[in-house]
Amino acid sequence: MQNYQNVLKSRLDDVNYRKLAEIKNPQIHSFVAEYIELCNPESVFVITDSEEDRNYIRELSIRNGEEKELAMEGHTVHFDGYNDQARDKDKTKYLLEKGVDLGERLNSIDKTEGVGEVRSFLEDSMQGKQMLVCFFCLGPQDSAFSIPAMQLTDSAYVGHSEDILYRQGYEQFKTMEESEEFFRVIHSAGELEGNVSKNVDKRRVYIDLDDNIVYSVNTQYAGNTVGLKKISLRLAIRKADREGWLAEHMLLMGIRGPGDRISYFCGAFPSACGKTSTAMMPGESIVGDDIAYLRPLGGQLRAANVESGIFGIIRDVNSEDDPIIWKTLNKPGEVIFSNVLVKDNKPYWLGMGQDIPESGYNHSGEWYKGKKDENGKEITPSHKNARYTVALEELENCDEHLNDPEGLPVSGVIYGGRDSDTSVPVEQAFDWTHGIITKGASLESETTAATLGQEGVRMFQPMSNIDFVSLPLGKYIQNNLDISRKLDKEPLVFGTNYFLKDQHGDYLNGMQDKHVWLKWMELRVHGNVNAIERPTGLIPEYEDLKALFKEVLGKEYSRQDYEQQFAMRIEKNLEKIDRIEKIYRESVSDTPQILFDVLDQQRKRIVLFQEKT
Ligand code: SPV
Ligand code: MN
Repeated sequence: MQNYQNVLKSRLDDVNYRKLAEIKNPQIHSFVAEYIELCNPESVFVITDSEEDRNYIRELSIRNGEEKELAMEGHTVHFDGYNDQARDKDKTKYLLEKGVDLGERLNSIDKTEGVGEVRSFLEDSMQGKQMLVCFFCLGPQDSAFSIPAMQLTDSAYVGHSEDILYRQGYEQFKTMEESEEFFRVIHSAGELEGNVSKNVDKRRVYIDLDDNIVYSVNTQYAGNTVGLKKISLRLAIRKADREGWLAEHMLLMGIRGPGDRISYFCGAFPSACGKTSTAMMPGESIVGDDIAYLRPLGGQLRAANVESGIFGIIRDVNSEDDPIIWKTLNKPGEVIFSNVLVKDNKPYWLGMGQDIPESGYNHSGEWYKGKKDENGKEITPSHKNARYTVALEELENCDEHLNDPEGLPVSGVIYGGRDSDTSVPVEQAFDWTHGIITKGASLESETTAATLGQEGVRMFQPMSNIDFVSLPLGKYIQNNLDISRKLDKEPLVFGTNYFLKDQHGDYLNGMQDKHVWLKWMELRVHGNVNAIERPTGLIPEYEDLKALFKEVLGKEYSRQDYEQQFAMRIEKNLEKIDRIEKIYRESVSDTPQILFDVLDQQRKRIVLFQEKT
């Protein structure tokens, strides 16, 4: 576009034009102009890092009805459409040039066709609305981890959420070299009806990996629209692949050891498997609960939280199980609740440990107990994927190094799924390669009532990152293996399983037991406790767990519990190896050979163990 400056001058008022002009990069100017012309907003507002501009979004979101104020100061509620309550995996696709193949497991569409389709949905989509031009920084500012990212959106709720969830980036864009890589997201909620996207049948999230551009339209749910979250994770995985680091769906937390020692761990858990509640364990320190960048720096693996806030599931969040976030959600401060039940300007949710009113307002509109949807399905008071959005700094145990440009040294990496009958509660891998292959790349998780379809079905969830891997899967696994070559010392790798059940279907562990596993892993990092060798890894000794249960939870831990929880489930483990091997053989054509070798060695160890016992 040649006369993009004319477009900007004619469509932006003086103040906003000047704000944009302070960023000298012509690519940014032409991008904004292109989408002004296509989406045709009534006005354009450029958000800088100033408190004034940030307040503007908060106020706009209330003024235009996307958020409503709740009784507690700073709290607001937002609703997404009844059928717009989760990430739309089917309609999230990679835009690929002819002849490009990302492997069997990635959802893609021909680029020309996809861009044509999504642009036709974006055309005039902002009529009568204001376009917000937002600048953020993924990762800490001014650091090796930083990736500049900008978003155009017609949703003040999206802009507001991003303001809570990410570090400001306008000043950084002003000083950025023209050649520096940055991510671009263009979002429109599309035509609205009662403040929610009307045409969800035309909901699309299309990702252009070559140009780092993402298009999102006819949706409001943050997982589809907050472009800096899972959408940018897909772009970051490509960038990491090119540059030799890792972008992971991981929490990052500090675990306290004896004295004032603190060791940092990353952890990958599929959605609804305890990742957020692990990250915010009382007494430990939270750096992040969702996405981490991991870079080899000076021979160390160092990690940073990509985000500065939490978009957490608000279900079963109560004062007993999650005391830290409970406190945060019950005090004045900036919080967006989404898709909860509201009555008398107070939010309510499933599993909050309090009586929930029998009527109120929720994602289905006016709600009363027993209300059914058009398919005859009873509508729960709050949605099972209802969420809260809050800045990490609002949590009392937020780590002081959250914004450290150097990131934090990673002592351990944890992989944990929902597994009722195979893996022990905690187990250390023999080494990095064994851990990446048998814990990470072999991760499975059972579906819950919160996902569509049957319950208890095992899903293949490698690194809990499979939804976002934008490379052929074998290449992604190889990158995970290779990173250790750039390290002087490998972090330890662990598998955890919070969901083991007995033969009657009852959980073998309490919700808080994970705290003991975390403390044990921290002690292992420093060689303070011994472990018992098993065919699948290294497990704790009973005496150490007994002491930790007493110290951490004030509980007795019986030998009988230990033996039941840490029993070697021979058949189940052999079945698991067969399942995983089959998936890689049949549907991941670029699987590294070492994956098969390591699985086979594990199988042989298990068979030997079986013969001996
Ligand atoms: C997840 O589902 O893993 C989330 C929420 O963290 S979303 O933003 O929808 O990805
Ligand atoms: Mn997540």
